[in-house]
Amino acid sequence: MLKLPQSYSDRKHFLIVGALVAIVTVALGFFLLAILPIKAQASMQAEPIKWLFQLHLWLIAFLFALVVVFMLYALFVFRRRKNDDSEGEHFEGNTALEVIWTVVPLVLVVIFSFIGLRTLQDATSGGDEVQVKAEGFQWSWAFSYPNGVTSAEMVLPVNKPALITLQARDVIHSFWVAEWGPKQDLVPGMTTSLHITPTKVGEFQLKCAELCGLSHWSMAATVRVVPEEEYTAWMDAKLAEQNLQTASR
Ligand SMILES: [Cu+2]
Repeated sequence: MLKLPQSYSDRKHFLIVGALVAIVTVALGFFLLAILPIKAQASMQAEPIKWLFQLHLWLIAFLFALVVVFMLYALFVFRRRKNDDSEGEHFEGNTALEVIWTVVPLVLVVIFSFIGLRTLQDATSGGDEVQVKAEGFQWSWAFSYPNGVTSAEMVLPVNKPALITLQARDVIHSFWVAEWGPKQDLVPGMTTSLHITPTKVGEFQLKCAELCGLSHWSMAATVRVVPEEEYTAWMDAKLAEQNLQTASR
């Protein structure tokens, strides 16, 4: 059986440690949020990912406090006093405690995987999507649309779900627009995809987020999110331009 602290002095230690765990959790939680700001807010998928990430930071802060506060408190408060050569009390195992520290993390992991799964579902919308293919290669990007239009920059209409299919021509790369949030690897020999609904008009930078060779640092491309009319106009102009090129060949 789990023996709860009996004496007043034992209970006092648990109250102090409990308060310290709460204080350290809150302080560390805000500290982590401050040093790890998530700037992604230009897509619909950014919100649930940000929420889940912050939830993880709070859990990390709590678990850190739980372990470190108990340990440091025990080290300092119950240290050996001067001239105290007596043997400490002898304890041997505590089944109830062992059950608790096995079951609680297990339940936490199950809850978090469930929340993670829901977030993943939220982040992968389906339905009527604008489609664009992005190809990564050492060390640049190329984009093409289902109607045959090719481009060196990626243009997408705002507030419309987009399905970006990804292919690597040589080695593994990773598609990352920081303002949108999620990253997706490009793996040679297979097609991966990323669902994104851009919610902010603007010019963003696509960067390769997988170390892929000597000029990895320079593997970037421009992503433009524009109002729908502007997207249609851009697409029409591109089509006309490419048809002209084909005709003159
Ligand atoms: Cu790369």
